[in-house]
Amino acid sequence: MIEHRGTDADRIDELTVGCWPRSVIGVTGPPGVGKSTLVDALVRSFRGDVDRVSVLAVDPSSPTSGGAILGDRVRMSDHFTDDNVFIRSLASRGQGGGLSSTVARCVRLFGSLGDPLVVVETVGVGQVELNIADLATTVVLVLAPGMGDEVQAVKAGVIEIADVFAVNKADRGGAELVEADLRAALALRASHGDPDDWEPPVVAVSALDGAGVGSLSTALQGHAEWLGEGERRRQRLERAVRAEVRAAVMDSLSERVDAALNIASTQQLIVDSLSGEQPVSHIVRSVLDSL
Ligand SMILES: Nc1nc2c(ncn2[C@@H]2O[C@H](COP(=O)(O)OP(=O)(O)OP(=O)(O)O)[C@@H](O)[C@H]2O)c(=O)[nH]1
Ligand SMILES: [Mg+2]
Repeated sequence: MIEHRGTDADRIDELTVGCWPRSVIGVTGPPGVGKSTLVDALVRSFRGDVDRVSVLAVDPSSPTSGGAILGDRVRMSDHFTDDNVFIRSLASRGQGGGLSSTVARCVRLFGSLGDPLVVVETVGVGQVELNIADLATTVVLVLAPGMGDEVQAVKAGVIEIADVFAVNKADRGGAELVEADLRAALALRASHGDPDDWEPPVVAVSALDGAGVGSLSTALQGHAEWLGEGERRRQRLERAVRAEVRAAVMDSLSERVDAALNIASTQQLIVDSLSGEQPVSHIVRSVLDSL
C-alpha cells in the first residue's frame, strides 16, 4: 500500500503527519563497498541500545523483481531470527520514479509506529540517492580501498552531505590512502566552513570481521548528540521534508511532461521540427505552457 501512489499513499501521509523516528541513518556509497554487510554489523551493535531497528535497503537501479532484493535479504539474513529487526527492500518500479517518496513515507510510517531508529541503505551516488540521503538525520558515506571512489564522491558532491565517513574493508591494503585523501578533502572544506559546523569523522572499519564497528557506532551517536533536539535537528527535518516534496513534485511533473509529449499537437511540432519549420526551443515552450 505504501508503494502505490494515490489515495492509499495520501491516507498514509495523513496518518503519519509529523512523525519521525528519533534517528534516520542513511548509508550510501558506490556499489559493492560493503554497505549491506556494514549495516548488518551496525544493526547488531545498535540493538544493544535500542529495542527495535528498521532497515530499508533501497536499490534505485534494480526493477521490483530484480536480484538485489534477494541479495540484500541473503546478506542481511542474520537478523531474520531477531523479531525486533525489520528489514524491507525497495527497488525502483521501472519507469516513473517515486522511490524517494516511497522511502520518505516508509520512514514516517516507522516513526508513527514508535521506531526509534531507521537505517536506509542506498546504492550509488546519483541524484535519487542524494534525495534519499537528504531524508536521513545522519548520512554515512561508505568507501572502500582500490575503487577510486573518493575522487568520484568528491565530484558527485556526496562529500558535502556526508556526516560520517566509513572506510570499509580496512582488513585489505589501501584503506589508509582512502582515509588520507578524505581527510585532505575535509580539511579543505573545513577551512572554508563555519567553525560551528559539524566536523565529519573518518572511521576505518571492517564490516566483515567487525573491527571499527564500535567506533563507527560511537561516531554516529556523536552526530545524533550534536544534532540534539533543537534547532539543528529541526533544520535537518526541514531538509527532509523539502527533499520529499521536491521528489514528489518532480515525479508528478515528469509524468505530465511525458503526457504532453504524446499529445497530437506536440507530435506535430516534432514532425515540423524535423523538416526545419520548428526550432526545438518553441516545442519546449509549448510543452511548458501546457503543463
Ligand atoms: N574484505 C572485506 N570484504 C568485505 C567487507 N565488507 C563487505 N565485504 C564484501 O564485499 C562484497 C560486497 O558487500 P555488500 O555488503 O553486498 O556491498 P554493498 O555495498 O551493499 O553492495 P551493493 O548493495 O550491491 O551496492 C561482499 O562480497 C562482502 O562480503 C570488509 O570489511 N572486508
Ligand atoms: Mg547492498
